[in-house]
Amino acid sequence: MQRFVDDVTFTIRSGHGGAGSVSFRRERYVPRGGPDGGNGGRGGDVVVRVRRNLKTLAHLTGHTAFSAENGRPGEGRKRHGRDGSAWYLEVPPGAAIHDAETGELLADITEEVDDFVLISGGRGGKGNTHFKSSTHRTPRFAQPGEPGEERRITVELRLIADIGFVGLPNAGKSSLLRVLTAAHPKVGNYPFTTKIPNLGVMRYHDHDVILADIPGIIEGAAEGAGLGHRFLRHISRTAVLALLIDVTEEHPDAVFATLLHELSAFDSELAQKRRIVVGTKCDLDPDGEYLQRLAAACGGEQVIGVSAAARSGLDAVIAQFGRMVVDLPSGEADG
Ligand SMILES: Nc1nc2c(ncn2[C@@H]2O[C@H](COP(=O)(O)OP(=O)(O)OP(=O)(O)O)[C@@H](O)[C@H]2O)c(=O)[nH]1
Ligand SMILES: [Mg+2]
Repeated sequence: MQRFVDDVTFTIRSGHGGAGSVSFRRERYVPRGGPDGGNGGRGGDVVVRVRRNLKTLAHLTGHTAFSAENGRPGEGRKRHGRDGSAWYLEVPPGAAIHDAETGELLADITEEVDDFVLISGGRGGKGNTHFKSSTHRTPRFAQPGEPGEERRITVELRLIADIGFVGLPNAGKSSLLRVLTAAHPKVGNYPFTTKIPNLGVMRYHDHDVILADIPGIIEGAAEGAGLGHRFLRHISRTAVLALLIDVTEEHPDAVFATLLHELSAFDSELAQKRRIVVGTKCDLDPDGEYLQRLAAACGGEQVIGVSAAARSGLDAVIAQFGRMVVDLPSGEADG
């Protein structure tokens, strides 16, 4: 599959250590108390956390920098400053983190691993209490906190779609992608409006489901007709296929057969993938007759109707897509 790469570049900063405190005990009847300045807190780390339910880097876009918290300064009465909290860089498996300036690979996350520190926070400075000795009873100095680190990084992610849209030109694939996701592929009432695949992210509960809209395929696509065949490989790694068929098609059985034929001619495994038939443009089918005819034409397939134009049936499509990809990722008891 072509690599749809998503990448974002931003600066990360770990927290500065808090300064140590210079302070002396002040008590009644003790005119010159000893030093009691506490240590500064540690600066927060930048920690990488791998989260399997993330599929994109959308949560990281639109920011120029992310910072962990600074450590708090120490205070009198030997009170230590609070440590700064970490900032968690949440990434999905498959993400690679590079130094944006040098290109150096800092982390290649292939699977779910435990949290790890990418850059550490600065140490807190020692308070003046620490410097008290028999020869130096009233140190009037403390350590500053150590500075944190700053780094510009690029996080890169190869996206693999979960669901690939397959259908004849004009079936309404791009229109459906537009209403299910924030993607804005071009829609046109002529064939082959879509020339390159579009990806969109659909939310299902707190999961991202990636949908791929590919150019329409026509009879002979697998042998090179139209634009479709070059793009069939884009869906070769998706878990599920959605076969989009215009419910007003006069011969839905022939359309369904063509789609299946092209899929298997391209790669027999494509025809074995889990799939769902989506009847599109149901606004043109107020009585549901066409949808019934489509369901009959597709034999025992799962069929669901939707209208991108009227935005009807979307919840059912989202629920069904989510069920197939998120709830039943390997297809157990599906169908
Ligand atoms: N009535 C109606 N028309 C629709 C609906 N969805 C799409 N259309 C129309 O169908 C035509 C094709 O829509 P697209 O979304 O571009 O179809 P596509 O499958 O992406 O087409 P290609 O990219 O050419 O393969 C456009 O004129 C759309 O306005 C729908 O729900 N109802
Ligand atoms: Mg299109």
